[in-house]
Amino acid sequence: VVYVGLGSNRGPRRETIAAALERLDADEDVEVVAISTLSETDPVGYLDQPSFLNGVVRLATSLPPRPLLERMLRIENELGRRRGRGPRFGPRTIDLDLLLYGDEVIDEPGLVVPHPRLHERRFALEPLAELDPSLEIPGRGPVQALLAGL
Ligand code: PH2
Ligand code: MG
Ligand code: MG
Repeated sequence: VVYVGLGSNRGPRRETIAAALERLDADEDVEVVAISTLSETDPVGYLDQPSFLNGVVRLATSLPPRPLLERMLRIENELGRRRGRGPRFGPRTIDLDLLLYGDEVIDEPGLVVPHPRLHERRFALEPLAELDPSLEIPGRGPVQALLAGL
């Protein structure tokens, strides 16, 4: 069971997120199984930017984490995401973050799972809890306890 975070705060946010999900699901090795509510959220980290639309999806996939991440980055690219411009944590047309890959803990260059800031971000924890209220974040604890502690 894999969870991917969805975010957009530039351009047609809802349409771009929908296009990203279509592309993920169109991949023969990936199936979109469940989609959370998409919510309007205040920017975190870099404040001087428009509000975000955020949610998460649950995927079923036969791909190992690294190839999955590569396909996610390709979809970001195809949908107009340009990395390396503008501030870190700044505005983006689409952000696909690999939040959880089963109960795996991975710490490699460019690939950290669970996502390194997941446990402190309400905009990711809330939609995760919506899809699975009893979810455990490996190394961090129950999603509900993390939310309660924010
Ligand atoms: N993503 C960021 C930085 N700040 N704030 C919100 N509300 N939602 C995001 O998805 C987000 C953010 C970097 O990825
Ligand atoms: Mg992100
Ligand atoms: Mg990202």
